[in-house]
Amino acid sequence: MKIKDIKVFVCCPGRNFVTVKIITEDGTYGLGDATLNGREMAVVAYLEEHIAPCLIGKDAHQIEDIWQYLYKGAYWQNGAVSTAAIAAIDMALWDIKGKLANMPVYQLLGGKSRKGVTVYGHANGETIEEVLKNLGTMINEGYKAVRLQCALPDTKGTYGTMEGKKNYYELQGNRPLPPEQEWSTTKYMNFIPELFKQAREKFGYAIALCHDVHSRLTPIEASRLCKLLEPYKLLFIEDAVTTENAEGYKVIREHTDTPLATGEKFNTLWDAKEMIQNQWIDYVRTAVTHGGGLTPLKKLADFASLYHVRMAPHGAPDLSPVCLMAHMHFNLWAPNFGVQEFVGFGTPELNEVFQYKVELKDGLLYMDDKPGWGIDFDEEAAKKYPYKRSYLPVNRLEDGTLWNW
Ligand code: CS2
Ligand code: MG
Repeated sequence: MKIKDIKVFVCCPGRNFVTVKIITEDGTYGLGDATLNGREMAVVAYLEEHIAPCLIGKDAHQIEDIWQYLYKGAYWQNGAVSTAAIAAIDMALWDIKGKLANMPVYQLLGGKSRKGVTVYGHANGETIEEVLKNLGTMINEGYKAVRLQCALPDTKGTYGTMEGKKNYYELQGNRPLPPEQEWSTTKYMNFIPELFKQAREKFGYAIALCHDVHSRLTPIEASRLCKLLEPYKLLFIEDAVTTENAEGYKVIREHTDTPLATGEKFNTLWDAKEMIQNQWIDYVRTAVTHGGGLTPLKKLADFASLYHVRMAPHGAPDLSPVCLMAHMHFNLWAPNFGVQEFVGFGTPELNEVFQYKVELKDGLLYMDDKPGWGIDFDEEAAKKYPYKRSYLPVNRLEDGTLWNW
């Protein structure tokens, strides 16, 4: 089944998404997500200039070989831009294979390992009271796991909170330049344990709770935080330190039994290998989009399973619904699936462009059985929402030093 055309769409129904559509000679098409937040157009160029011309006429069924061809064949392996581009091609090819087989993709992986996908939602807020109010609402909605993020008092902007704004563009003041936020490790360390103490006092221990440090601590600071949080029995602490130096996780591991999650920025299995085989982490957060596609992610899952490490794919708002649907299939299959990050059912604009259906019942996400990923993309609707240049915020310490955001 020959590949006839590859189209790349960039649209902004609330935020930017890069979507790939591969069309075969018989008119079957498949979709993939190539969104790399803040660097979208670099991926578009990679796809249009460097990938698409090599694939026209190739057999769409040869998913593994095409993946190897794009990864090894480029000589310049890995990197966020190239793996997002390769991932989108890989996803689109799995979608096509599912459609041609008339089966949902999870069937091609070996079938379902569970009835639904456990998700964790986000309870955010400007104050502890607000976070706890949102947590209460989510517990009533049936969530079994929730991530808590709260604005730090007397701080200009905190990751995971909106400063009372409605959306990312409003947060940026509609300037297409990186907004700047502020960070104080001391204020953070003094504040976060109180958030979890109050959450446990109010809601008990049945609800699984997690938290994203977003790589702002050093290994010894992270160790101290994880120890302070031990009484509150978190599901995991995410990105306690940056991942470039894998041994940072060894330091934390030696000090605490708070479970650790990381990997949303991993691009390959090799990024994760040392942490997994040393059992320094408990959950791998790699998304199909940023990890190079379903083809490498299933290898990552199998490798992680040898070491009791579970999959907890990244599901922030900048991963498109195509990625969410790919995760549904992956998570239904992966024997060592843990939990999926889930940020809700999208806005009217988003759902006008992407047609898909997921349903939350008792904390589990379900979808209908459809061939392929079970998602469609409306090209005409997408034209109504043109690309807007935008960036993630940058972070500075109170003395002005640039810090990890
Ligand atoms: C994150 C994201 O959801 C998460 O865990 O760390 O919010 C991350 O900051 C964005 O996806 C970056 O684009
Ligand atoms: Mg994260």
